[in-house]
Amino acid sequence: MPAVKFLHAADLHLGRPFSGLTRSDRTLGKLFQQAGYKAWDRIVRTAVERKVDFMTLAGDVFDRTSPTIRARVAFKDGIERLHQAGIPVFLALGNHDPLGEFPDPLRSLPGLYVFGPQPEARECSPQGSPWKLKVHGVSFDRPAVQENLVRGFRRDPGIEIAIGIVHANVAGVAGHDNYAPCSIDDLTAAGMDVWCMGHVHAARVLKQKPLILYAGTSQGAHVNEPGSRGCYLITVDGPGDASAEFVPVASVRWEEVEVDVTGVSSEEGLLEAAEQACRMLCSNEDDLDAIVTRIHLMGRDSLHLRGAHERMVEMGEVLSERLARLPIPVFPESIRDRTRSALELDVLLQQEGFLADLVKLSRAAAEGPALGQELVNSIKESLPKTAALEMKVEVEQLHDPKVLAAYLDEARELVAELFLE
Ligand SMILES: [Mn+2]
Repeated sequence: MPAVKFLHAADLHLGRPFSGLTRSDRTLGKLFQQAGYKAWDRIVRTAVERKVDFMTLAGDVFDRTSPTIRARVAFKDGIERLHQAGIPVFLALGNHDPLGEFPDPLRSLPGLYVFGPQPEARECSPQGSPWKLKVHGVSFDRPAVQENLVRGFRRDPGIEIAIGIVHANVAGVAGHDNYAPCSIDDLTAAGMDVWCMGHVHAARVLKQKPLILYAGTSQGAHVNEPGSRGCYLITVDGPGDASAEFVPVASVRWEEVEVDVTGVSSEEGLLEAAEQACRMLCSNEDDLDAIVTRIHLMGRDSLHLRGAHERMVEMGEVLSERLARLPIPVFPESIRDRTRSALELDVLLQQEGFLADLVKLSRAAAEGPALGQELVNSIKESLPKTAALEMKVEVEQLHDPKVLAAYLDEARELVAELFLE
């Protein structure tokens, strides 16, 4: 029996600028400004090429409540192309584009169905499909919806396949506003065959039966949205029998990369190592215009980069120029120095005297909880009263052995460096 095929996308955030970039560049600016629109264009193209029966959009189509002209035109253009291809679009709005603010001229586009503020269902019978199918959905009517919208969904008993669309935070995902909160149990209880979710920006399948998934944003806009971004092509072979294939559409990908500088003895060598690490970020299969990456310098630094601000800036410029010439151009978002000094602490340990004692003591404090806490207590006592109040939170954190160990590590190297100077 022919399957039902549809495309699910969410959180397009048309018009959203990239954030966090420390350098500005005209060509780059243009490329980044286009990326979100290009992702939407690829979604539309995928739907047409894969001949899907319909498309679902789970909110945050626009980034702002008053979308820019460019964003509105891009959206309209996509819906029109889908309509010409006979692909209807079901849209459940989210917190960035609630009903009350959604542009009037876009509500009534042919082929687009925008859900109202109460859960409702639309019949949709794909050509050649033997199944009676309904698409259920609900839109945010205002930016901050606090109630559980999913509890209002009920499957129609006369229907063989039910698809649900909602913009919601499932099980309180951190880092996203807790709008329209619901649980996996709520979603399961509603009796849908597939739940097409929006709001959380990382694509993820939450459950297989019923199929519950977040499409994620189609184009990452900062370093906390790394990796491949896209939409899902969903195939429903029959009631309760659905599967999903991830389709990447983002033209710019965000990454983080670590460059180990241990043993690197020249600036040229460092550039080489960074370029090598960035080369590894892409493969031949990637259809990307660019990669933006945060570069972390790690390991023992014999170049004494720490605190050498001007050298770091110049190094960043030269590196940017080299990375821009890679087969898929790579742009550093920023370069973070997380190196440690090149002091050979293990060698120091073998010697006698103040430094050896310092290293021994700090290691013992990091490893032995009792000595560590004794140290924390003596820090607390030696702080002047006012400082103790101001620094209370930070000092309290030292009771966490991991935090203490990191501080001891840092402090030991600082003292050792000062001492050797
Ligand atoms: Mn969003």
